[in-house]
Amino acid sequence: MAKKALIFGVTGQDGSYLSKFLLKKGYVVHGIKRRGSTLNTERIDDIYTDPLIKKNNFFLHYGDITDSLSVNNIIKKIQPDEIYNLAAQSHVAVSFEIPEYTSNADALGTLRILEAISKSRKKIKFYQAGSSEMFGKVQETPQNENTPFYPRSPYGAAKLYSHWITVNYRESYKIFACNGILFNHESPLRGETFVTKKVVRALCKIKFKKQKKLFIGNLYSKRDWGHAEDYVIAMWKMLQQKNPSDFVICTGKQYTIKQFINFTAKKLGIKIVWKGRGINEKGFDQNNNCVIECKSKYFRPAEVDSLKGDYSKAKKILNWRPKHNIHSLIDDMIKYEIKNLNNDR
Ligand code: NAP
Ligand code: G4F
Repeated sequence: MAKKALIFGVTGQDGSYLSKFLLKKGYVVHGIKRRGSTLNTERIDDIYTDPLIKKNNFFLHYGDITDSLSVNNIIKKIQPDEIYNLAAQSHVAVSFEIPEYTSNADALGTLRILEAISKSRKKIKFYQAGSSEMFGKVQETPQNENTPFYPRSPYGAAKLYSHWITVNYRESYKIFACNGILFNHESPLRGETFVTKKVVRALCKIKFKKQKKLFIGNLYSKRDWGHAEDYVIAMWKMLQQKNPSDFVICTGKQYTIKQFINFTAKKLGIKIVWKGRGINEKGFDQNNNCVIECKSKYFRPAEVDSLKGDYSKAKKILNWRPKHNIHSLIDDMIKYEIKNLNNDR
């Protein structure tokens, strides 16, 4: 019989890639979507038209991880073999604005799912979407599964609770539960307010004269950016092992935001000349137009300055490694943006 997966956060970037990956593997996939005043299924609508995917294996249910009743009822009703908890208020800067909601969804949401699994008669495997944000003010470089955590935001602190409650339920109730400690991963489907998507989108629009300027925050933080397509494979692999464990998933390479901007601009044939310092640093194009400007509103109360992971454990045990690098990631994002430029709001 086909395996059943239940995905919390199915409408997000990773939910979309994971759904397609599991459906192609022959799974029956159930996803939880929230009710919104506008449609939020844009990233998964193509499942219904992809000729390689069996449509009658994909089901959506309304639910919310801040609502125990819906979490319990859905898990009881679906009786999945595997649950992937990708649902979260996933924006670090926003977590400073709505810390209580972020904690409810990103910390207690995980507890609600684990509690339902612990009460289930069926053995259900569990994947928790942990984050390199838990390393925060990093205690060593590169970061691996044994690096001490030091979160720097309500988001990071909430994810840290989820990490440890997942370990605790694994040890207390023998649940097959894994924490993925995933470093930043991007794609054409990345949310528009994350820095990579914001940069690629803005520079494509600037190139085609649909936008004049990109307003940005900290240019000097460093991130280890991978492609979501590679990272959802690691999530699945974790749940196929003999024993549950926690894994760092990353590329092992890091770049600054400024380097990411320079790479993207170069691919688009925009030559950026940087002038000024700090908040006054600006980027000018070859015609001396100011196309990039820093704005204090995009800086955070506390920053994670540098993230760089070590995926040796995943390579050894999961036989996982990233296929994409920073350049194939940016190429993929640019291609998508240019294709969709004319449909833009
Ligand atoms: P995303 O695009 O922001 O997707 C988040 C998903 O969670 C969306 O489907 C969203 O629904 C859903 N969601 C939010 N609040 C919810 C609630 N209260 N109840 C039910 N669903 C809710 O995030 P992503 O980039 O795919 O990331 C997936 C997960 O991995 C998240 O937990 C994130 O924190 C974590 N993570 C991401 C990265 C990364 O670099 N992408 C790295 C490490 C960890 P709507 O569509 O309705 O908003
Ligand atoms: O793209 P970001 O918002 O991603 P961030 O904060 O690293 O978080 C993402 O990755 C985490 C994994 O480490 C996930 F857990 C989390 O859910 C999310 O997916 O910002 C990246 C960097 C930051 O240092 C930020 O200060 O870019 C800097 N930045 C500079 N200007 C900006 C901007 N970030 C955003 N979002 N917008 C800006 O204008």
